[in-house]
Amino acid sequence: MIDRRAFITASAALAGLRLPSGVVDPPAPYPPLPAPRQLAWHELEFYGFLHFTLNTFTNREWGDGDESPSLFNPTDFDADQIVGAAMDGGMKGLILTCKHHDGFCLWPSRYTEHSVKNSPFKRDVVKEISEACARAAVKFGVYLSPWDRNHKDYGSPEYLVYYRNQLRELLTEYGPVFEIFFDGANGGDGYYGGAYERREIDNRTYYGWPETWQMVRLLQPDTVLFSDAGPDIRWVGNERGIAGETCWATQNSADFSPGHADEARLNRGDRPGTNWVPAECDVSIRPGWFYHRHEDNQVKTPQQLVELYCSSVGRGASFLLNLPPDRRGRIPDADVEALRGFRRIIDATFTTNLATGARVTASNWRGGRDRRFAPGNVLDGSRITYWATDNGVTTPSLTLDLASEVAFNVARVREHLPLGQRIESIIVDMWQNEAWAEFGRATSIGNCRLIRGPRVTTSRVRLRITQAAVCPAISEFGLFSEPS
Ligand code: FUL
Ligand code: CA
Repeated sequence: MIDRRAFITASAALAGLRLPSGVVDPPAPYPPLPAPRQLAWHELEFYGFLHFTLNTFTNREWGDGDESPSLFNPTDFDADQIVGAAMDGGMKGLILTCKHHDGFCLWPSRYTEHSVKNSPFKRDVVKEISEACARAAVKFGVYLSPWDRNHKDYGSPEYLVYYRNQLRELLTEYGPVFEIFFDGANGGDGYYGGAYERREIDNRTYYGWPETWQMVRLLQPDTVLFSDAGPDIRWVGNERGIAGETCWATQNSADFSPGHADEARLNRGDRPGTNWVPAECDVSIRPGWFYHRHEDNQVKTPQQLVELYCSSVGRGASFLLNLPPDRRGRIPDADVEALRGFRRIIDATFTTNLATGARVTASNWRGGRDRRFAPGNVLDGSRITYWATDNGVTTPSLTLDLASEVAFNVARVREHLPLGQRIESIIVDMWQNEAWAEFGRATSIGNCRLIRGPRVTTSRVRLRITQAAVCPAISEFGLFSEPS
């Protein structure tokens, strides 16, 4: 590839001309880069999980696979109430446990009798939830447990035919699926069609994941695939909703396979990393994933949920919060209230960017004064526009002269992801007593980095890039006030 600027400069020199300022290429992308489906997923940031199945009625977390479908009988199931609760919390999507480890299917699959069709309830829960999501413009996602403690063929190649048949039903009959959550759990023993035995599989080879992923790509190319190993998004390495303080969007995927996790590495990612595989932080609003009445007074508080938002979304990952429907088939009031309280705090914090209207200057502006890379692009509310520096300028700073004094306690920085994750570390300073003082610092920026600190009042703020692999490209900068 010919470098366009070098080419223009050379031709201009030959013609005896000087290069007009403002002619410059965008920064070269720094691979690995996110695929379009991953970029779309990054914008969701917060979405929900619904753990609902026979376990809800047996008061368990993992069913053995021999539970009778007659036990599945929600008394007042209401998909719109469930989706409404998620919306009240600000969730952009919902992932339903269409089949958990016990093998019971929430849709009337053609390939098994172990489903809602043989329950007194009879209705297709997958259909009702996916349609309620579509009505509310909430994206719909699927959890289909690879481990199946009900199925007689589990452990043999025949089971994979069954598993893929089920996946095909879910991907062709329920509209767009934004994510498939491929769980890594496998406890060995189960009912298995009456065998009641322990079945060990090698989770690195048994499931033939590349073939299954390929099938999904053909049926729904925009679906992001989750597992311990990606290929699109990875488990964060714990079920507490906490990404690493340093959390890269990249990993060396060849070192991982689904169900085969190095939790510390998943938590932090790999840099340099061969693949773009950002982290997803799954955690339940209650201690368990399924509804248990004895946990009714252990619903996380709005403030606890805000802390989880900051330790997931605020570290470049996503926040996947589980809401367990109860035996009525509804989200209990306490959980709905907690979600609404959380949303109130998030809205009160992030609706107003206190930096808006500031005069923005930078120590370096790519190509002189090319508006495509202008410092002010960090305040236009768009992730598409960004500030960039000249090649080789990796430690620039950006100064904001605010229109008036503001009091803030949160700073937010976003990188322009189509150009890759470029920045290692930053420091945010504030002007106080006629000098710069540090407000806070962070490593690994990516989609979103929140830096929280004490509430400070100032009229000038400075963002310093303290280390970057290549010239940075920052799409957004914000100052916010989180209510105390
Ligand atoms: C785990 C499962 O074993 C839990 O039951 C739950 O579904 C959670 C999200 O993933 O590995
Ligand atoms: Ca922008």
